[in-house]
Amino acid sequence: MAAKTIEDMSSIDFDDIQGIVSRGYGNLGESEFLLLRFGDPERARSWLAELKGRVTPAATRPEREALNVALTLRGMASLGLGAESLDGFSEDFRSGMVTEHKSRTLGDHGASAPELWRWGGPKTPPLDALVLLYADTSDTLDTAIAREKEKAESASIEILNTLNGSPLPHGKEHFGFRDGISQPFIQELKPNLVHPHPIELGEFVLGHANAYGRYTQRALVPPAADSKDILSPAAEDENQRDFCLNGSYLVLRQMEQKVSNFWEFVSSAAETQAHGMDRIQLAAKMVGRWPSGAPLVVSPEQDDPSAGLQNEFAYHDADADGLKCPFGAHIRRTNPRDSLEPQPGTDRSIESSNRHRILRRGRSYGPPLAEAMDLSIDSMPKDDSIERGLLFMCLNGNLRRQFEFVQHTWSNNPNFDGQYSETDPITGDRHAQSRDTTDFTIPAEPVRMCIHNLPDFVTIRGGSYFFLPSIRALEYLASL
Ligand code: N7H
Repeated sequence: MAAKTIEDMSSIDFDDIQGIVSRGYGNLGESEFLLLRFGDPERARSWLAELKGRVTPAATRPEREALNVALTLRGMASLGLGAESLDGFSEDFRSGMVTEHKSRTLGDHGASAPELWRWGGPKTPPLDALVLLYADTSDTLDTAIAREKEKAESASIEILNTLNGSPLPHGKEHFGFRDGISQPFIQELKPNLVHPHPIELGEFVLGHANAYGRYTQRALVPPAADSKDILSPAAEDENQRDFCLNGSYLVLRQMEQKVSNFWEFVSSAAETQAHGMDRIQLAAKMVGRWPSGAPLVVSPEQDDPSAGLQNEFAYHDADADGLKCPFGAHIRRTNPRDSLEPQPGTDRSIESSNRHRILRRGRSYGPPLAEAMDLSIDSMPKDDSIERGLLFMCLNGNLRRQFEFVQHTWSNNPNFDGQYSETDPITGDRHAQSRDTTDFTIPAEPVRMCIHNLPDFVTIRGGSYFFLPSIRALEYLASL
């Protein structure tokens, strides 16, 4: 596609797009996610009519508090969105996260099976909406939670679950590694910066051209069903109104992390299986970055905090044999950059990887284990029986080609990039395959090392797909 002009970019209505698309609200460290079920549809519409005026748009950077809202297919149906429009949503969204096929695709087996989930599973009540609250302090957050609970309850909306996300020191996740470094570069969100491989807005925000120069399939509305003229005409069909314009699909998965098990395994495997490596070196090989965030391809021998935020690197020229960053490392699997066919090491390879990017917006939950937050101290994180993990969240325009592809074809693929029988060492599914997938191979000279018997370090406790409508689409739903 031709390069975008400033005119193209200024036509984007950032007042209509919800704020979580343009920022992760890093300045608002406290967060609470409310999972809701509607009662009476009329009262739910009134609730939404009031709420939509308070939704934080992408155009503003909130200083104290932010609120965004997403809906399930069921939630939109119960608000009155017509069957024809509901059928316009992609099949991967309509079928949801919990079917036999999806469990295979996403690797939700064993302790991660949906039957055991606390929310979003087949044995828990169906969800209609998700309210995302962010605040600068816990006091601001408490006030916001109390306010939203009251508004929901007085509209006969049941609060099924609440998920609290709290920041960890130094931008880390619970295992002790810096997170939130690498994101797809979207020119429209960073008009003043230049990047060699910008990714089309339409890969994340519907109603805009995607990486193929097309408009991703989405729900449209016949003009007769929009008598108040709230929605804009669809870009490719003036005879239809675009319900999904400026919206996105939101994936939420509660992923419990067994931090002490992780470090116990890594310490013992470093001693008995990865001779010559210490526990931090082995863990970094599994992640693909050091605890500071420094990428292994940039600093292969030891951590280098000065490269902690480094994200301008590729794999093929620097590390075609995986001697620095193993092929199976978490970040090399979830974004292989220029590693894969066609033509590794070229722009074509990067462009091909870039068709499978996700915009991550997750938050950690539960208190940190102190020893994991400062791995330079030589004491081991010990089990304190308190649950902790990641409220993994990502946005994308095409669930199948983006989130589900990363999870299935890269993370959980035993044959990824020449591997034989292993999955992602951090998040991989080790239960579904007909063969054992508990290995992790580390290319090395003179012979590669193979770490065996990786246990699960992460367990799924709940999950669902949501649609994050534009603010205008929220108004439309409230008007039905
Ligand atoms: Fe991952 N971790 O601590 O090891 N992740 N991740 N992730 N992840 C990344 O580069 C982690 C999960 C991606 O562009 C970093 O920002 C943990 C899922 C992608 O180079 C760290 C969990 C999926 C990237 C972790 C988890 C992804 C990425 C390095 C679960 C997708 C960017 C920091 C508990 C399905 C790759 C950074 C790139 C980076 C960890 C989950 C995807 C430290 C603990 C489920 C695309």
